[in-house]
Amino acid sequence: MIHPTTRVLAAELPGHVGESVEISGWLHRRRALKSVTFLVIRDRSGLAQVVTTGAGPNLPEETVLRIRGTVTANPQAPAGVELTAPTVEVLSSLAGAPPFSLFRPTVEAALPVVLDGAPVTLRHPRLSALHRVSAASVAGFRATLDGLGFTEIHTPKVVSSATESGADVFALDWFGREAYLAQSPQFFKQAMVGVFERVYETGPVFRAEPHDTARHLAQYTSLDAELGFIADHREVMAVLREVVAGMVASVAERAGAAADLLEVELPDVPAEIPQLHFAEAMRLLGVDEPDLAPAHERWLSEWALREHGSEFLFVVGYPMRKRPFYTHPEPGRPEYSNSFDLLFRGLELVTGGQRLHRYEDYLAALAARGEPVGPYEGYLRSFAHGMPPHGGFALGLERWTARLTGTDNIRRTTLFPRDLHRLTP
Ligand code: AMO
Repeated sequence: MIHPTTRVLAAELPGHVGESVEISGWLHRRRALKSVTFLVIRDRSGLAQVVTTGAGPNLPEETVLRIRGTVTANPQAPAGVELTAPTVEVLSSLAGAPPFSLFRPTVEAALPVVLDGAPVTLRHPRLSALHRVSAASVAGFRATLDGLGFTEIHTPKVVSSATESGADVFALDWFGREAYLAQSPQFFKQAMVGVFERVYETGPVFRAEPHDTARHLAQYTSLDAELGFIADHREVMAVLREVVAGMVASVAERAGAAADLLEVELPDVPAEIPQLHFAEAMRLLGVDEPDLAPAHERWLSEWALREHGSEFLFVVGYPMRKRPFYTHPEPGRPEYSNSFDLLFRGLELVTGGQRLHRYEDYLAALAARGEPVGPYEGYLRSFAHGMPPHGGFALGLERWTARLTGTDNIRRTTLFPRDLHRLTP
């Protein structure tokens, strides 16, 4: 049987002045003054102040409490109300203290302290706010694509062949057979274009890249989309523009308080995001490389801000030799590709492009790269049975949240990061 809850949330208290109500949450802070003690209670909606006369209960911070009291207006209290004449019930007492005080407005603790203590440290409002922004972003991703006629899919994370490039997979034993953790849903999302035309997926992907940087994880969350019946990659870029605008709008709408707490400056997403061909980017940079180095990405982002007033920049036409075998070449310039990266505030945020869609083109592409067809047989079956011209993209969620919130390391925008050194908690 479900009992109607009598619980009132901290953020709802201003609507209950004069009433006796019940709130529940964690003891965020206990502050004893001479004649009164303040208990600040934290719940999912925010903070509530409770005032007791005298010393009040001497409980450590993070104790879980249920409190009944009278909602009393007090202009000095946060949100203009506080709970007075309380009765306090302990729902759960503590066996340990957090590694640092969660009520201090900023987090001074070093990154490993935050990550090692994640089950507790993430309760700090500034740290949980990052994940509220992340959740609102995913909601915006879904809502935008739902509105554009996409179907959400869920594809296997254990696969029989690499999907991006051979070396960076985690191998595992699958009932005595060699299997891998999926580097991306690439093959499956393409195959599902053959069923639904337009699909998206949000889920974990795994990269066995031994990078020890502030922008790489061994497991991250990939926001993927793929759509059929396109003329070329530019239609994919137009969809991506809508998606990014939808994510920004969703953060403002669903995580406004978290964004305010973090002092997030939400970017303007231009109606048309400026774009630059890879060859032109090389000319501007005065170098001749097959790919963009992180310093190049930063420089190009500054260029886009200076020249176009945009915090976003599409770099299109990456050299074919640096893109995966499923990439569609640029018509008339086959050394370049119909692919793109989206740079945001100095960092590669999205990769995407048009794919090959004809069966024989796949056979030729694999042969040209000296790759056997065998491991890709399941994938190639889609193309043997008729696939429209299509393309798609993948956006790294942790990078997005980090860039959006001005966070220095994507580990802070990951609940429980997995990297070269970290497998717990
Ligand atoms: P790519 O490998 O470029 O493309 O990845 C797409 C986006 O995912 C993010 N990303 C990462 N984030 C954290 N840690 C990592 N190790 C990491 N690697 C990548 C980045 C990047 O832009 N299948 C293609 C996408 C497509 O063409 O649809 C792919 O996976 O934000």
